[in-house]
Amino acid sequence: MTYTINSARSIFPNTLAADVVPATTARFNQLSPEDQLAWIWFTYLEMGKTVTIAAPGAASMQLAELTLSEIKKMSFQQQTQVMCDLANRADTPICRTYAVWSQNIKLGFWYELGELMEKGIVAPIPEGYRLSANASAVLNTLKGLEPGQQITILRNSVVDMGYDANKLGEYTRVAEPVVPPQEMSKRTQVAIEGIDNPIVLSYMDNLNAHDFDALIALFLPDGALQPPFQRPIVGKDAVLRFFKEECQNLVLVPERGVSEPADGGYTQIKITGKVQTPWFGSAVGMNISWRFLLDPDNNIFFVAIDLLASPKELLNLAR
Ligand code: ECH
Ligand code: GLY
Ligand code: GLY
Repeated sequence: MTYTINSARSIFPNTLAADVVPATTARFNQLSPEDQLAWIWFTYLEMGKTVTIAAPGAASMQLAELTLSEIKKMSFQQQTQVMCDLANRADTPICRTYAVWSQNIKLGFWYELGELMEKGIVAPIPEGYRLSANASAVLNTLKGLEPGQQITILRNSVVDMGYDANKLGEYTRVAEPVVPPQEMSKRTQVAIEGIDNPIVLSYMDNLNAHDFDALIALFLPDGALQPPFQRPIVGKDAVLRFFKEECQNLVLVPERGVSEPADGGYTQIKITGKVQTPWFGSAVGMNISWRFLLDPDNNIFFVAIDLLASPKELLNLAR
């Protein structure tokens, strides 16, 4: 048997992903735009008690600057309208601009709006705003989750806002400039208990060094990468673009793994460990697994990254 991307997706079927994340996001999406904004605000305040979020890089702020200055000049009422439009995914010029931004620009834009709301320059969530019963229930669910799951839900809420990019037809994406790969002398090397496969080690080290050209060279031309809760991104061009747009400054901390022969001379490797995002640094270690499928020549045919259901899953290497 040879593998297809679709059959590759079910290697290591015992892996338990944090399904509570898409489930909570779906409940969040049912809320009214006003409730959604207030919900995020309360979540943000709640999380701020335990973790600090890093200020966005200057580059992403520059790309959102025009829109932010436009918003700053508006009345409170207009500003509230813009924020509701974004939550509502309305068809407005600002919602269209927002739609083509990379995740980091969207997050940076809201980070800045949050600061401006605190300073009273942008319309705050009305004092004494009462969440609906549903919104309170969703907030309670969120409070019981791990930080890595909480920030994933928070990010989903931001990334899903704005006009639907699929309805735009042809468009140019707007992303931060790519940082150069780390100097060789400064690179670190991971060690993974139970794993000595050089391709997988090289995957981790190159991603940590943001050496995306060396990283993509490990993949087959029709290889694929599946980010948490997403469909696979297929083909070298698309995967490389994803690395450059969404994967800068991540810290991968793989801990342990298992490697075994699969059909047709392929090798399947599962690794568990942590990943840190530049937004929260070492304060939030997300519990992750990587499920690799390598072809007989040791090229990456498929890799899935999953956000795990619980820390217990870090020890689950069962086939
Ligand atoms: C305020 C109120 C009004 C409405 C809004 C507000 C502002 C909200 C803000 C939210 C900021 C949220 C942030 C969330 C960041 C989350 C980051 C995550 C990163 C996960 C990365 C992973 C990487 C995994 C991968 C690996 C690979 O090997 C391959 C690549 C890849 C409050 C004003 C909206 C400001 C900053 C969850 C898991 C390991 C797949 C990427
Ligand atoms: N049966 C393939 C695997 O899960 O390892
Ligand atoms: N401060 C996080 C980032 O710019 O990616």
